[in-house]
Amino acid sequence: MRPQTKRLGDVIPAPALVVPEPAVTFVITPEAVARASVAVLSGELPDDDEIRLRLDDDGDLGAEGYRLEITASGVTLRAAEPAGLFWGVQTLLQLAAGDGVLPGGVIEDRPRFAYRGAMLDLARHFFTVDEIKAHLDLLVQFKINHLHLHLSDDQGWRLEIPGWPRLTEIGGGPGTGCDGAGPGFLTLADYADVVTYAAERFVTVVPEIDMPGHVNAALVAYPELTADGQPVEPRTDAEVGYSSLVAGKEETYAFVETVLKTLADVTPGPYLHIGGDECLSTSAEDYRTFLSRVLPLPGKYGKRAIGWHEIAAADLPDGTIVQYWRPEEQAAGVDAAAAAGRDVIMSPADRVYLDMKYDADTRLGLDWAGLVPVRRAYDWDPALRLPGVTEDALLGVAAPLWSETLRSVADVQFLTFPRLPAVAEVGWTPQAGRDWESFRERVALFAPRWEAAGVSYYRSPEIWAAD
Ligand code: TNX
Repeated sequence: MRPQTKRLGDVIPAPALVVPEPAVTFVITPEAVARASVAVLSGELPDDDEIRLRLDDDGDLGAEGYRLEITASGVTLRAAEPAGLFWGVQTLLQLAAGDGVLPGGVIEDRPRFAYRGAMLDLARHFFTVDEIKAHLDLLVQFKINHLHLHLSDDQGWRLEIPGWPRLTEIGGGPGTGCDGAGPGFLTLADYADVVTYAAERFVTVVPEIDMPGHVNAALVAYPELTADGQPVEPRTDAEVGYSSLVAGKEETYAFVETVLKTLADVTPGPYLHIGGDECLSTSAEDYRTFLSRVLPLPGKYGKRAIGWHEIAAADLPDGTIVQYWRPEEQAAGVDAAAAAGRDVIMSPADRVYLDMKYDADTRLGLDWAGLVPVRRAYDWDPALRLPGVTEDALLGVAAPLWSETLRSVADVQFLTFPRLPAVAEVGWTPQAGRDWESFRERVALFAPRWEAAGVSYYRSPEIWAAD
């Protein structure tokens, strides 16, 4: 059983270093915590009796690290960069939750990986700007710093592209999404709004347009992109692998370049995700031809390309990032890409796919990669997942949430919590500092917080005894 008294290390993700001073506590007022939260968003750090925020580099805190000191007379939070202060405040918010009693001591913390991502699939079900922002607010509590938006797929197209209005008029219109239940799209202004909101919270938005497969919505909107120029039917089922852009058509590349240039223009972050997965109706030769034309385009517009790991079958320009997603423990060429110096993001479906069911009775989600109970999402080391893909090759870890079975924000939250906190700790905390028993005690503390905030979560029997 967990002890009644709050401990300095009762934080998710577990901090890299915790030095408690058990005799000391400091009671912080909700107002001071709120002032600190606002200060790190605005960048103005006024002096405060209860908490001092300092931007200075007195050690080895790096781009996202922070040092939090709690003494009997107050709190001092230091970081080299504003992002570090922001993550430090997330730690403070967790420690202050409830009664505001802060355990004394020092936390010195910095992430294991630079890229700690979560993906939301807007194509199979659209979520509005406000819903995306609210989701982001929940993610940053766990120091997630990349939000990957899956913006197009067979069932829908969710981002306005100037010059190609039918993509969103039709592909984002009524009846789109799985079962036709998830219509909607982001205008470029909406997208910019999300990007700005994310950036204020030190989160980089990673937009994905999936190609050459997963493009039925685009083909419906623009039949000139199909092989024979004939219209195709809209689809709202969850099949994959039946649609493809045509590698041998110049129209394809004019379209793709416009889309990627548009994305680059509205995306301040360094990455454009070009998909590349499950191209079951594209020949291997066409797939490589297509990628040889498309993978250099993000670089042309000042960005780095990310692709699902099938892209490892193609020649990868310098800077290309490979996102591994399959449940099998096969390297699928990702080892060779890593050996050639390409960065890898780890998203193995059997560990971090938030759309897998927790257990056989889970009402939502899929099970093609098996069931993913919370401990499965927690108890693995990304640096040991694939032979030949070691710590040095890893940019980080990301948890996709595909939305075929989702119909509401409550559905998103139910599959996200408490598994996303588990993945966040995989991405932030040094492997040697991670322990399932410790995690389950710490994550249990979130139940009353989620309940008070109206956040839906799965009351996993691995964590909460039957009640
Ligand atoms: C596989 S993961 C897909 C998606 C599906 C997902 C459902 C990946 C790169 N492709 O198209 O939505 O499974 O779990």
